[in-house]
Amino acid sequence: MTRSKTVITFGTYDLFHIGHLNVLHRAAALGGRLVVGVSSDALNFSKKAAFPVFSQADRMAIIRAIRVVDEVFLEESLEQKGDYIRAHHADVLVMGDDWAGKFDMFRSLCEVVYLPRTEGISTTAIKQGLERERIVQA
Ligand code: C2G
Repeated sequence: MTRSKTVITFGTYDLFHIGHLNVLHRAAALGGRLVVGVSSDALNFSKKAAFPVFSQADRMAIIRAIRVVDEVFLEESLEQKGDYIRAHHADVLVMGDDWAGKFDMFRSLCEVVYLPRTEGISTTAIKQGLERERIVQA
């Protein structure tokens, strides 16, 4: 009997937007089960010296509520990706192509697929837009 594929993907998903939804739908379409690692607040702080706008608990709750998502866990360290892939028995690792080439070392563990990003939207652009509005209104 052939087991349907488990797909794993990772992200911060702060200020959840259509680019996030698109990548989750496309990732889900590559297998029968989608597992999502949501980057912790501490991991974000270590990478960007800033916390996400939404807490990890809220970001996880939002991802858990997406119909195509089967399981959500907290990604606490970038270095543990291989362990997460193994622990969740993932057959496919999916990331947006802003990460193209960055996770090729996991090809010995699973298939690695980079999907095209949704053009014209990002958490950074949303934050900058809100900041501009705040300055204009001040
Ligand atoms: N994404 C996308 N299109 C956008 C914005 C984001 O396809 N316009 C994708 C990203 O490529 C990523 C996912 O949505 O696959 C989550 O994006 P972020 O929240 O920006 O994730 P990031 O901070 O890059 O965290 O372990 C890796 C990190 O956890 C990735």
